[in-house]
Amino acid sequence: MSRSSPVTIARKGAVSIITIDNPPVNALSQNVREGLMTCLEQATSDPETRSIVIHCAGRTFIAGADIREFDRPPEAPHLLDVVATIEACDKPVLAAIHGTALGGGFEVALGCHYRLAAADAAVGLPEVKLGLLPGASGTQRLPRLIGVDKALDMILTGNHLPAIAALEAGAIDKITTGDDLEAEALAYAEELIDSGPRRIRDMDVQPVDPALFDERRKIIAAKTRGLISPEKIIRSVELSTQLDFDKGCEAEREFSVECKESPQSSALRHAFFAERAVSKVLGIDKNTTKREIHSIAVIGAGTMGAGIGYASLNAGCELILIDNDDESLERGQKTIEGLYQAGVERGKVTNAQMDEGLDRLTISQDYADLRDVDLVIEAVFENMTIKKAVFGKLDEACKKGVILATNTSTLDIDEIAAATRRPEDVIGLHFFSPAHIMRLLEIVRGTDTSNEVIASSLELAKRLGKIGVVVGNCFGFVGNRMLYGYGRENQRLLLEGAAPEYIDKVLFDWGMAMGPNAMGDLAGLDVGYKIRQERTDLPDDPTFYRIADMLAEQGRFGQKSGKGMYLYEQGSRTPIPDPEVQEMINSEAQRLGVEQREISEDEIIERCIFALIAEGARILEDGIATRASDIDVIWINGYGFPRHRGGPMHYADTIGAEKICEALARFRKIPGLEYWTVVELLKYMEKNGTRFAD
Ligand code: 3H9
Repeated sequence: MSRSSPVTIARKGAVSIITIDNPPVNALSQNVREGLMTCLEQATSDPETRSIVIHCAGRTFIAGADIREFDRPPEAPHLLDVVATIEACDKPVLAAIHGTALGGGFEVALGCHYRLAAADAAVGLPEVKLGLLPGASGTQRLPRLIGVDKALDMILTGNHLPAIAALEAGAIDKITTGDDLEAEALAYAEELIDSGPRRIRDMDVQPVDPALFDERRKIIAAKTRGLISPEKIIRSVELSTQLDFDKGCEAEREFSVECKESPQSSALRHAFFAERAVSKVLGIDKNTTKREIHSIAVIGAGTMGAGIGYASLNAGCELILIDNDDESLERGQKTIEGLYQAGVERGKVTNAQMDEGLDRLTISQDYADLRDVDLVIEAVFENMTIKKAVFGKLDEACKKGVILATNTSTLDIDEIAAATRRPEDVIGLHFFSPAHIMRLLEIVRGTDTSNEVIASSLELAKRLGKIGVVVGNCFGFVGNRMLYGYGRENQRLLLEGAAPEYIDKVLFDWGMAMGPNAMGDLAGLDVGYKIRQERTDLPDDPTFYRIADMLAEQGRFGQKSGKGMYLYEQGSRTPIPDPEVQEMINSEAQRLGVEQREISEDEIIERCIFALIAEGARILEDGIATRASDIDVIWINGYGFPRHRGGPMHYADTIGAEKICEALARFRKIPGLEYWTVVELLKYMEKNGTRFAD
């Protein structure tokens, strides 16, 4: 082996140990595949070697194929051949798994004749999350090993199976009893010398009722809405019951290439790397000091405050919930208890964890109780005067070195920070509702926010199980600023003749988690209304959010008041189109002189989605986001943008700036839509043939 190879071999007695050392996650890059082939050849031809162990250095077993190679033409040796070579070995081969054996990594383990795992290890085939299917015989070997039903569960969900569950399912053979995986692997490999190889390819798939596959198809179709890879996975596993092993692998290979080359997989891979790129922030590195956060105070015991509080307790922090009166505090405490209870019912939290968590909760009306807390998150009413008053009091009450965060969704962080004598400690932490579930956390840096406070917030996001994205300070930051453009277009389209349920259906079918009108009703039409009332910079356009304003003024706030853009039956969240609203829209359009016409599905998609792209481009021009991919992460994780389209900016790249600029010019010509002004960045990209990814 050349010295630079990430794969090495050493013999201990009769056992050859092959070690893969390819940080950070031992992905199966070309040189790893090549190294494995060379070492296998060496072990096979070595007469002293009677069994072989494959294991990894570093924090994990192989995490899969090297996803970064997927945009390049494949290079030999192919993973399928590597796995086949392992299995063909005439000496028993043992996979010694620690960390996670994922995707191609688990397929390597399935090529091995036996599998030993550390007690805290996990295995999985998460390819579906990247729009792929296991393409190195996973769909053919796993059903033979653990049965069709369980194999489908694992491959279709992509979920990791902890060692103990993997053992029960038969996916692994043994779990270590102590901490020394290598020593136990060595001992086990010696035992296996007498057993000889045991090849999964020679096993039969246990017969199943063929109707099972169509049942799975039905379930998947409803859940995955147009994704290609789940259907290919089902077909490939189905073929494992119909074809011999080699023919099954051939079919799997074809599906695998098709999936890999699909725009869906390219978008999902983009999302994977985009979510990892957000932690790389200019001016912050591993040497940046981070403040320790053990105790958190949340100001405001409403739904949002309680959700943030619950997430903080789950992250192991002490929590003080502050509000002005007993009634609000009791309600907040009840909400947190209810969230724990629901967690227990769903099996996510144990009773003991609930009791221990609730023990860390204190409620108070007294700011003096905040003197020792490490972080305060203000979640009071979205009003500048109120927020400034709160921050003034926090400045008086809190210790030096506290982080003072506001959960504002739109307001100026610098103005809030100016209410304190320590603007360097003030930051925006914009949670999304429901705060204990939504993965996005917009981390808003003010002009004076220190790098230390930003780095600490990024770390906190991880502890809370969230994806923290650092953004700049402007009205609505990244997410809500873009939402404004998207919502404005929806509102205009209503007046131009597109019914609310039609717009919602078109955008839902396109992949959005929810149409904008159903979303408005869910969020509450009063929320946006109050924010617009407070703004002094609204455009001089009588059609601007006209219908939403009218509904809010009539007390039609959405789901919470039983009617908004839609009607809701008692206790139901299903939107029912309301003819009265349609009549109101029609007569308002007439009054405002907006001509109603038939509007195509394509126009709805273009106008709403291009509004996002145009505002996203302006946000980049203004430096509010540093990377286009950060915007994608925000929209995928906070606003239900379809992940398989990669986020609005990635989607723009798949269309090209030329087409988008042409559409913007076309919209500008529609009477009343003159606000579709030229976006300089898009013009530049059109001229130079570049993409946001560049
Ligand atoms: C596959 O296997 C296809 C085959 O079936 C068939 C082929 C024919 N490749 O997540 P982290 C990087 S498809 C390249 O922050 P953690 C990642 O970008 C693959 N790079 O760490 C990051 O880089 P950076 C199926 C990868 O501890 C760094 O590693 N496998 C890969 O929170 C650390 O990552 C999967 O889908 C990769 N495969 O979580 C597993 N994986 O430092 C994908 C990671 O530059 N990976 N990187 O930002 C994971 O789920 C998590 O990374 C893992 C560790 C759980 C392993």
